[in-house]
Amino acid sequence: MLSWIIKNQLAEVLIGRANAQSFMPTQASEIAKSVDSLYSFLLIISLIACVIVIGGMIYFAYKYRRRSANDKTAYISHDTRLEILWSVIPLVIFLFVFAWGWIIYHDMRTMPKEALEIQVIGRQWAWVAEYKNGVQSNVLVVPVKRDIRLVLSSPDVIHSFYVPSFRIKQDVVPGRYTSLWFRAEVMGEFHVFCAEFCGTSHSGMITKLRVVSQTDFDKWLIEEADSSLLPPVEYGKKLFTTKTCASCHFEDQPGVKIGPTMKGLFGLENHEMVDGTTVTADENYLRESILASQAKVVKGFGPRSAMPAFQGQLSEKELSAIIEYIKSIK
Ligand code: HEC
Ligand SMILES: [Cu+2]
Repeated sequence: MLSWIIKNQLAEVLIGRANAQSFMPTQASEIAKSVDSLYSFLLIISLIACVIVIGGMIYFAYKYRRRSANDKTAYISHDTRLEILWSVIPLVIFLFVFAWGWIIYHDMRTMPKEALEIQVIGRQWAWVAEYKNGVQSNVLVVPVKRDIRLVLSSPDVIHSFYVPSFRIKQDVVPGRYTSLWFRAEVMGEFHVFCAEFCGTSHSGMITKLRVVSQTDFDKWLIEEADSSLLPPVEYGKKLFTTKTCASCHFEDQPGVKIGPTMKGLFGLENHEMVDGTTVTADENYLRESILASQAKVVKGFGPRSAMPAFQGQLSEKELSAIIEYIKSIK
C-alpha cells in the first residue's frame, strides 16, 4: 500500500503533474504550473544528488572497509579533475535554476497593462475588496481568464495576501501600496490566507477568492452595488461584516470575541466603563464607540481599547446603517 502511494506520488512529480489529489494545491493559473515545474525539477535534482552522495558514501564505506589488522589506508591528497567536475556541474545547475526562477519571478512581477484593478485592504482581521464601482466585499470575486491586478494596503500592521492555488503571495504594508497580479484559468473557490502574523485573530484572517464567468461577475457587481439601497438594518448587517466588525464582535449571541457582543447592547443602562463611570448605551454612545473607540472603554477591556477608531472610515450613511442594525439586535 505504502509503496504504491509513494510510487504514484513520485510518478506524478516526475511528469510534473502535482495536483490537488497529490500534495500540492490546485493549479488555478499558468504561473502556478510554472512554479510547480521548477519545484518538481528542484525535487528531482535533489533526489538524484542525494542518491549519488549518500549512495556513494555507503558504497565506498563498504567497498573500502577495513578487512584485517594490517590493512593500510591509501594516502590520497586530491584529484583536480574530480574537484573541477563536482564544482562546475552544480554551478551550471544552480545558474540554470536561477535563470528559470528569475523568468517566473519576472512574469509574476510584471503587471499586465489591461488588467482589472481591485483594491484589497488587509486589516485586523479581515480582507476587504473594493471595486471601481464602490462595491465592498469580504469575498474576492473575479472573472475567469482575465488579468486581475490587486492594489494592496493596510491601515494597521503588516499582513500578507496569499493564495496557494495561484502560488502568489505579497506583503501588505501600512503606509504604502503593494501590488500583485494573477489570471485565473479555472472557475471555483480558492482559499486566501494572511501569511504574516498580525495579532490575536491572525489565524482567522481567511477569506475566499471566487472565480466566476464574466457574465456572472458583471451581474454580481451590479447586485452588490444595489446593496446601499437596502433598508438600513439590512445594509448595516452587511456592513458589520464588510467593515470587519464581525471579526471582533458577536452579533446575536452573548459572549466576548475580541470585543463585547452587540446582543442586548442598545438601551443598556448603567453600562460600566473601565474608569468606573457608567453610561446609557444610546445612539450617541454607539456613535462615539465606533468613531472614537478610545473615548469610552468598556469595563474589562481596558485600559486601551483594542478596537480601531473608525473616524474617517465610514460615511455618515454607513454609520447610521450600522447603528440601526445594532439597535435591531435585541
Ligand atoms: C480589532 C477588533 C475590533 C473591531 C474590528 C471592532 N471592534 Fe468594536 N470593540 C472592540 C473592543 C475590544 C471593544 C471594547 C473596548 C471599547 O469599549 O472600546 C469594542 C467596543 C465596541 C462597542 C461598545 C460595546 C459596548 O459594550 O459598549 C461598540 C458599539 C462597537 N465596538 C462597535 C463596533 C463596530 C460597529 C465595528 C465595525 C465598524 C467594530 N466595533 C469593530 C474591538 C473591535
Ligand atoms: Cu493579517
